[in-house]
Amino acid sequence: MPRGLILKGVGGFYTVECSTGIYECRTRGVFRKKGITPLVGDFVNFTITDEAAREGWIEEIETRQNFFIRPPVANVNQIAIVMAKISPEPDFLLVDKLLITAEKNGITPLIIINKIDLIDENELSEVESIYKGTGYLVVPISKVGKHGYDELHEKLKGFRTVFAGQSGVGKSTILNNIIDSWVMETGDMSKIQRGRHTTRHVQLLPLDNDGYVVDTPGFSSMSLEGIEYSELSSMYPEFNELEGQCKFNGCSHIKEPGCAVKDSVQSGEISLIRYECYQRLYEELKLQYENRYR
Ligand SMILES: Nc1nc2c(ncn2[C@@H]2O[C@H](COP(=O)(O)OP(=O)(O)OP(=O)(O)O)[C@@H](O)[C@H]2O)c(=O)[nH]1
Ligand SMILES: [Mg+2]
Ligand SMILES: [Zn+2]
Repeated sequence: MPRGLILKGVGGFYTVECSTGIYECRTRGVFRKKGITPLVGDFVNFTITDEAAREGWIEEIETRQNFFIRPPVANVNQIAIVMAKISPEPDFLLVDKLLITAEKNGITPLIIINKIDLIDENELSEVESIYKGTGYLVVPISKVGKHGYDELHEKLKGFRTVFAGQSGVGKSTILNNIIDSWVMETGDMSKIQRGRHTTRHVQLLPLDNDGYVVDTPGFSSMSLEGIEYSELSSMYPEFNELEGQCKFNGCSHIKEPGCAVKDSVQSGEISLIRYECYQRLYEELKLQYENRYR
């Protein structure tokens, strides 16, 4: 049975891409009976019912690595977190929430600093330095002269990427540029409506380098789900680097004396911005926990 990837689903018809091209598939009634709805991004096994018309039936849906509700998409393996230094000023808490969501779900985060045409090199370094100890990739770009877009192209290679970030940072602008430059126009995909990302169904767009992008941006605000305050520090890679160096075992890096994380914040090795986000999220999650068990 051929294996394929669902790129699009509209009105019970699913566009499935496999090594031999694109098929329009329907789903078996058993899925509906079991309450299973295929998602864009699902890997499926399907049978071809009409090769000439390129039609088939989805027979099996592979277990999902992860899935999002908004946008509704499965098996994303990269979140491009878009931010700017000015216009708008960064929402660092949102950036951290997105980074934590990525960590929690085993998704690679990619930090995009957009609108670098509006800032100078020092200002750019300032933002980059916030994430220096994390190991996360940071790609500075601008729509002006498509600065940094070659590097962005490279970073999308082989990944299924969703874009996220606060309103106004340039997500739609970036997606439109990507669609104009790198989205393949094969078969059904030539019918893609370019440049409008608001009211349509979600689809995965195949790029010219084995990558895919979800054509609509993800969350621009969010709450952390399924994360306990006790595991929060493990979602900060630069804190993990210092493991075993705090005076107390299981140090929460909040109030304990002899805290290596707090020392590193003091000396500037760890960004105060990151640490302050950690503190806030820790208190938030702890409160959630206490309310749950009260
Ligand atoms: N100077 C400059 N402006 C940019 C750049 N990228 C986007 N913009 C502008 O920023 C504004 C917001 O861009 P959008 O692409 O609509 O931002 P968005 O993230 O999709 O915003 P929402 O849809 O509200 O979440 C627009 O006026 C863009 O032209 C850039 O690289 N440099
Ligand atoms: Mg937009
Ligand atoms: Zn500590």
